[in-house]
Amino acid sequence: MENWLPEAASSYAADLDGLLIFISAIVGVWFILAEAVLIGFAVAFRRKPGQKAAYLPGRSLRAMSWVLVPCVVVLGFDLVIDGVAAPIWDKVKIEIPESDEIVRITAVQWAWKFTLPGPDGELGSDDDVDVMSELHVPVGKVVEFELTANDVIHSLFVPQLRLKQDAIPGRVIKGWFEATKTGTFEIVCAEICGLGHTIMKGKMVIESEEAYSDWVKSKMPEAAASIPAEERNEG
Ligand SMILES: [Cu+2]
Repeated sequence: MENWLPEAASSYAADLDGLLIFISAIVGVWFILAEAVLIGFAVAFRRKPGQKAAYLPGRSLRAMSWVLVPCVVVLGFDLVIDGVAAPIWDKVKIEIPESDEIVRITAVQWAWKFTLPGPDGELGSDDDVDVMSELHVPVGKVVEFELTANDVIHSLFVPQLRLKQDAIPGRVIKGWFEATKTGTFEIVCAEICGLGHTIMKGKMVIESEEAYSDWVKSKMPEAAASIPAEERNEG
Protein backbone atom coordinates (compact mmCIF):
# COMPACT_ATOMS: atom_id res chain seq x y z
CA MET A 1 0.00 0.00 0.00
CA GLU A 2 2.92 2.31 0.67
CA ASN A 3 3.65 2.29 -3.05
CA TRP A 4 0.31 3.96 -3.71
CA LEU A 5 1.28 6.96 -1.65
CA PRO A 6 3.36 9.85 -2.94
CA GLU A 7 7.06 9.81 -2.13
CA ALA A 8 7.58 10.56 1.58
CA ALA A 9 9.83 13.53 2.26
CA SER A 10 9.29 14.69 5.84
CA SER A 11 10.34 13.55 9.29
CA TYR A 12 6.77 12.68 10.31
CA ALA A 13 5.67 11.14 7.00
CA ALA A 14 6.37 7.58 8.19
CA ASP A 15 4.23 8.08 11.33
CA LEU A 16 1.29 9.33 9.29
CA ASP A 17 1.67 6.63 6.63
CA GLY A 18 1.75 4.01 9.39
CA LEU A 19 -1.42 5.45 10.87
CA LEU A 20 -3.13 5.46 7.49
CA ILE A 21 -2.23 1.80 6.92
CA PHE A 22 -3.30 0.86 10.46
CA ILE A 23 -6.73 2.50 10.08
CA SER A 24 -7.18 1.13 6.55
CA ALA A 25 -6.44 -2.39 7.77
CA ILE A 26 -9.01 -2.20 10.59
CA VAL A 27 -11.66 -0.59 8.39
CA GLY A 28 -10.81 -2.94 5.50
CA VAL A 29 -11.29 -6.13 7.51
CA TRP A 30 -14.64 -4.97 8.87
CA PHE A 31 -15.73 -3.70 5.45
CA ILE A 32 -15.14 -7.12 3.90
CA LEU A 33 -16.83 -8.88 6.81
CA ALA A 34 -19.88 -6.59 6.77
CA GLU A 35 -20.30 -6.86 2.99
CA ALA A 36 -19.92 -10.65 3.20
CA VAL A 37 -22.71 -10.85 5.81
CA LEU A 38 -24.92 -8.50 3.79
CA ILE A 39 -24.46 -10.42 0.54
CA GLY A 40 -24.72 -13.78 2.35
CA PHE A 41 -28.04 -12.82 3.94
CA ALA A 42 -29.37 -11.34 0.70
CA VAL A 43 -28.70 -14.65 -1.03
CA ALA A 44 -29.85 -16.92 1.85
CA PHE A 45 -33.09 -15.03 2.46
CA ARG A 46 -33.96 -14.18 -1.14
CA ARG A 47 -37.48 -14.50 -2.49
CA LYS A 48 -38.61 -18.11 -2.49
CA PRO A 49 -41.82 -19.57 -3.90
CA GLY A 50 -44.47 -20.10 -1.23
CA GLN A 51 -42.68 -18.06 1.38
CA LYS A 52 -44.14 -14.73 2.48
CA ALA A 53 -42.01 -11.88 3.76
CA ALA A 54 -42.64 -11.05 7.42
CA TYR A 55 -42.54 -7.65 9.08
CA LEU A 56 -40.06 -7.78 11.97
CA PRO A 57 -40.18 -4.75 14.28
CA GLY A 58 -36.78 -5.71 15.73
CA ARG A 59 -37.77 -5.18 19.35
CA SER A 60 -36.32 -8.38 20.75
CA LEU A 61 -32.89 -8.23 22.29
CA ARG A 62 -31.69 -10.80 19.78
CA ALA A 63 -32.77 -8.61 16.86
CA MET A 64 -31.38 -5.46 18.44
CA SER A 65 -28.04 -7.13 19.08
CA TRP A 66 -27.38 -7.02 15.31
CA VAL A 67 -27.12 -3.25 15.72
CA LEU A 68 -25.90 -2.92 19.29
CA VAL A 69 -23.00 -5.38 19.11
CA PRO A 70 -21.46 -3.77 16.01
CA CYS A 71 -21.89 -0.35 17.69
CA VAL A 72 -19.85 -1.49 20.69
CA VAL A 73 -17.25 -3.09 18.42
CA VAL A 74 -16.95 0.09 16.33
CA LEU A 75 -16.60 2.19 19.48
CA GLY A 76 -13.92 -0.17 20.79
CA PHE A 77 -11.90 0.08 17.57
CA ASP A 78 -12.41 3.87 17.56
CA LEU A 79 -10.82 4.08 20.98
CA VAL A 80 -7.92 1.89 19.85
CA ILE A 81 -7.39 4.16 16.81
CA ASP A 82 -7.58 7.26 19.04
CA GLY A 83 -5.01 5.75 21.39
CA VAL A 84 -2.59 5.02 18.55
CA ALA A 85 -3.23 8.31 16.71
CA ALA A 86 -3.15 10.79 19.61
CA PRO A 87 0.63 10.78 20.17
CA ILE A 88 1.21 11.06 16.41
CA TRP A 89 -1.12 14.06 16.05
CA ASP A 90 0.50 15.61 19.11
CA LYS A 91 3.87 15.31 17.43
CA VAL A 92 2.65 16.61 14.07
CA LYS A 93 0.23 19.36 15.09
CA ILE A 94 0.70 20.32 18.74
CA GLU A 95 4.34 20.09 19.80
CA ILE A 96 6.32 22.39 17.55
CA PRO A 97 10.01 21.56 17.94
CA GLU A 98 12.59 24.30 18.21
CA SER A 99 12.70 25.77 14.72
CA ASP A 100 15.63 26.67 12.49
CA GLU A 101 13.62 28.77 10.06
CA ILE A 102 10.33 30.60 10.25
CA VAL A 103 8.02 31.70 7.46
CA ARG A 104 4.58 33.21 7.27
CA ILE A 105 2.35 31.63 4.66
CA THR A 106 -0.65 33.59 3.44
CA ALA A 107 -3.25 32.00 1.23
CA VAL A 108 -5.15 34.34 -1.07
CA GLN A 109 -7.53 33.81 -3.96
CA TRP A 110 -5.64 32.23 -5.75
CA ALA A 111 -2.02 32.18 -4.79
CA TRP A 112 0.42 31.48 -2.01
CA LYS A 113 2.42 34.28 -0.47
CA PHE A 114 5.48 33.52 1.65
CA THR A 115 6.84 36.10 4.04
CA LEU A 116 10.48 35.65 5.06
CA PRO A 117 11.60 37.26 8.30
CA GLY A 118 14.33 39.33 6.66
CA PRO A 119 17.79 40.05 8.10
CA ASP A 120 16.56 40.41 11.74
CA GLY A 121 15.16 36.86 11.68
CA GLU A 122 11.84 38.06 13.03
CA LEU A 123 8.46 38.11 11.40
CA GLY A 124 6.30 41.18 11.64
CA SER A 125 9.14 43.70 11.39
CA ASP A 126 9.88 46.27 8.67
CA ASP A 127 12.47 44.14 6.91
CA ASP A 128 10.16 41.22 6.15
CA VAL A 129 10.35 40.07 2.55
CA ASP A 130 7.38 38.77 0.57
CA VAL A 131 7.90 36.08 -2.04
CA MET A 132 5.11 34.82 -4.28
CA SER A 133 4.42 31.21 -5.23
CA GLU A 134 7.83 29.64 -4.68
CA LEU A 135 9.26 28.77 -1.27
CA HIS A 136 12.70 27.35 -0.73
CA VAL A 137 13.53 25.49 2.49
CA PRO A 138 16.66 23.77 3.74
CA VAL A 139 16.67 19.98 3.98
CA GLY A 140 17.01 18.46 7.46
CA LYS A 141 15.94 21.65 9.25
CA VAL A 142 12.81 22.37 11.23
CA VAL A 143 10.75 24.98 9.43
CA GLU A 144 8.02 26.63 11.46
CA PHE A 145 5.20 28.36 9.67
CA GLU A 146 2.44 30.77 10.57
CA LEU A 147 -0.43 30.08 8.25
CA THR A 148 -3.26 32.46 7.52
CA ALA A 149 -5.67 33.41 4.76
CA ASN A 150 -6.75 36.82 3.48
CA ASP A 151 -10.16 36.08 2.04
CA VAL A 152 -11.75 32.63 2.33
CA ILE A 153 -10.74 29.27 3.80
CA HIS A 154 -7.90 27.58 1.94
CA SER A 155 -5.82 24.54 2.82
CA LEU A 156 -2.07 24.23 2.50
CA PHE A 157 -1.21 20.82 1.08
CA VAL A 158 2.18 19.38 0.21
CA PRO A 159 1.51 15.66 -0.30
CA GLN A 160 5.17 14.57 -0.15
CA LEU A 161 5.60 16.23 3.24
CA ARG A 162 2.29 14.74 4.44
CA LEU A 163 1.49 18.31 5.36
CA LYS A 164 -2.06 19.56 5.19
CA GLN A 165 -3.43 22.44 7.19
CA ASP A 166 -6.46 24.66 6.72
CA ALA A 167 -5.77 28.37 6.39
CA ILE A 168 -8.49 30.46 7.95
CA PRO A 169 -9.05 34.23 7.57
CA GLY A 170 -8.55 36.06 10.87
CA ARG A 171 -6.59 33.22 12.40
CA VAL A 172 -2.89 32.41 12.49
CA ILE A 173 -2.25 28.69 12.71
CA LYS A 174 1.24 27.57 13.60
CA GLY A 175 2.77 24.41 12.28
CA TRP A 176 6.05 22.85 11.28
CA PHE A 177 7.77 20.37 9.06
CA GLU A 178 11.21 18.98 8.53
CA ALA A 179 11.99 17.93 4.99
CA THR A 180 14.18 14.86 4.73
CA LYS A 181 14.87 14.88 0.96
CA THR A 182 15.82 17.49 -1.57
CA GLY A 183 13.48 18.04 -4.46
CA THR A 184 10.81 20.28 -5.89
CA PHE A 185 7.26 19.58 -4.81
CA GLU A 186 3.95 21.12 -5.68
CA ILE A 187 2.03 23.14 -3.10
CA VAL A 188 -1.69 22.91 -3.72
CA CYS A 189 -4.84 24.21 -2.12
CA ALA A 190 -6.95 21.41 -0.66
CA GLU A 191 -10.07 23.43 0.10
CA ILE A 192 -12.39 24.55 -2.65
CA CYS A 193 -11.90 28.31 -2.54
CA GLY A 194 -13.49 29.71 -5.65
CA LEU A 195 -13.08 29.76 -9.42
CA GLY A 196 -9.29 29.63 -9.41
CA HIS A 197 -8.99 26.85 -6.82
CA THR A 198 -7.47 24.34 -9.22
CA ILE A 199 -4.81 26.77 -10.42
CA MET A 200 -3.82 27.81 -6.89
CA LYS A 201 -0.41 26.22 -7.08
CA GLY A 202 2.92 26.93 -5.53
CA LYS A 203 6.29 25.30 -5.56
CA MET A 204 8.36 24.11 -2.63
CA VAL A 205 12.03 23.68 -3.34
CA ILE A 206 13.87 21.64 -0.72
CA GLU A 207 17.57 22.11 -1.09
CA SER A 208 20.92 22.09 0.68
CA GLU A 209 21.58 24.74 3.29
CA GLU A 210 24.03 26.55 0.98
CA ALA A 211 21.57 26.68 -1.90
CA TYR A 212 18.85 27.82 0.48
CA SER A 213 20.95 30.57 1.93
CA ASP A 214 21.83 31.76 -1.60
CA TRP A 215 18.13 31.86 -2.41
CA VAL A 216 17.34 33.84 0.74
CA LYS A 217 20.14 36.27 -0.14
CA SER A 218 18.77 36.71 -3.64
CA LYS A 219 15.42 37.77 -2.15
CA MET A 220 16.83 40.27 0.34
CA PRO A 221 17.20 43.92 -0.46
CA GLU A 222 20.77 44.91 -1.51
CA ALA A 223 22.04 46.12 1.86
CA ALA A 224 20.80 43.14 3.85
CA ALA A 225 22.33 40.64 1.46
CA SER A 226 25.79 41.60 2.63
CA ILE A 227 25.10 40.36 6.18
CA PRO A 228 26.56 36.87 6.64
CA ALA A 229 24.08 34.03 7.10
CA GLU A 230 25.21 33.24 10.67
CA GLU A 231 24.38 36.76 11.83
CA ARG A 232 21.07 36.75 10.04
CA ASN A 233 20.05 33.59 11.82
CA GLU A 234 20.95 34.83 15.25
CA GLY A 235 18.03 37.22 15.61
CU1 LIG B 1 -7.38 28.03 -2.00
